[in-house]
Amino acid sequence: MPRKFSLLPLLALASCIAIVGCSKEAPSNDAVKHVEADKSKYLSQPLVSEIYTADPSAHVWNGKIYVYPSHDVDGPTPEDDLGSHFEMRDYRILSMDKIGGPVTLGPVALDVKDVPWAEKQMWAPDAAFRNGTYYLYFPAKDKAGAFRIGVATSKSPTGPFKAQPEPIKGSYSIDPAVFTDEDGESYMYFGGIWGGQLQRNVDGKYDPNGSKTDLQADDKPALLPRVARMSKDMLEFAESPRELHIVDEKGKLLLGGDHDRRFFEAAWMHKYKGKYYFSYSTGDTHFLAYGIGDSPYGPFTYKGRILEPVEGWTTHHSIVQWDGRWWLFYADTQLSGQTRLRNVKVTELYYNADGTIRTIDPMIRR
Ligand code: FUB
Repeated sequence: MPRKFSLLPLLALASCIAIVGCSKEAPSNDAVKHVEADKSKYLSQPLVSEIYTADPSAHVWNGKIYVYPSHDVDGPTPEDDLGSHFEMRDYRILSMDKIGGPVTLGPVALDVKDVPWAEKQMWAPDAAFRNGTYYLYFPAKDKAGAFRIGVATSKSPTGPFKAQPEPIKGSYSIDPAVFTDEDGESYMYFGGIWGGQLQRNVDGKYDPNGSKTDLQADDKPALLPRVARMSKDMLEFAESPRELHIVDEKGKLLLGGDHDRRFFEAAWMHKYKGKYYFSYSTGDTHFLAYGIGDSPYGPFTYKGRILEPVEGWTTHHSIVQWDGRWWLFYADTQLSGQTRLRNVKVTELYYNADGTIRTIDPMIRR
């Protein structure tokens, strides 16, 4: 079992001390109303409680930890299977000198109104750094209702970011995660089924009348996440996106009906002891799962679960090494009790001697 990790009554206090400008920029429906939750039920506590945050992509730059989350807001749209209730409009970045230390909540780093091609739903972002520039990658719906992936740049890791006028050519669906390998090549992993529209982009072209969920063929291979190598300027794909194979121990692609193991959304890539670890959410079964491979392109052999279900429908994560230890950033709904209003958290992640990851339970069960 993972060691119980409890930084954190301290974190809540520290994050209150370290807020930058949240009351000035917060729109009226951004008010955070906490529900009374028994904190002792949770493995870890929210990193910030002044706004709602989800989908945390963490990076370490110059020894400091930066977390690029979605900024959840309450909106009028009823909950549905396509995630229409995730009505995010901007990004705000969290930073900290150490895990367990004060968390600084940055001001708005990018607003949908400043992205010429984007209409709504600024979903799970990620970031990268190359040659003195920080890149923020983000999915949003364009004016035709299709998810595309955009990129914005800044000289500061916390922004403000300036968006490119068009989405990345050949991009579609959601949840970009950009991984830079030891040889300096960067790859974007992306995709998500159901509301993420991967099933409406089977040939890389958006079909507004496509399936609402998946391929609807339980005994056929499941839809696969995508990967594309990035151009040197990090603004384009250097190649057409390819499918990323996730296979079972016999080398067979996971099937559409295998909801406990098949890819749903929330791609992340990290490297541990020379092996590539592709991790993702199983969506409607609510696990974070992973596979291990020998190349950034896969194939990845399914190895198990990283995280058991959290409170709330979605879970989305990142894995990062800091100070010689490994950390899982994830989100649940502890503060609000509502799926649309999430809060990000962090806990330590442990490997077994054979390189597999010890499954974490986000709840303390007595
Ligand atoms: O936050 C909106 C969507 O919910 C993300 O893009 C998915 O990964 C899920 O967390």
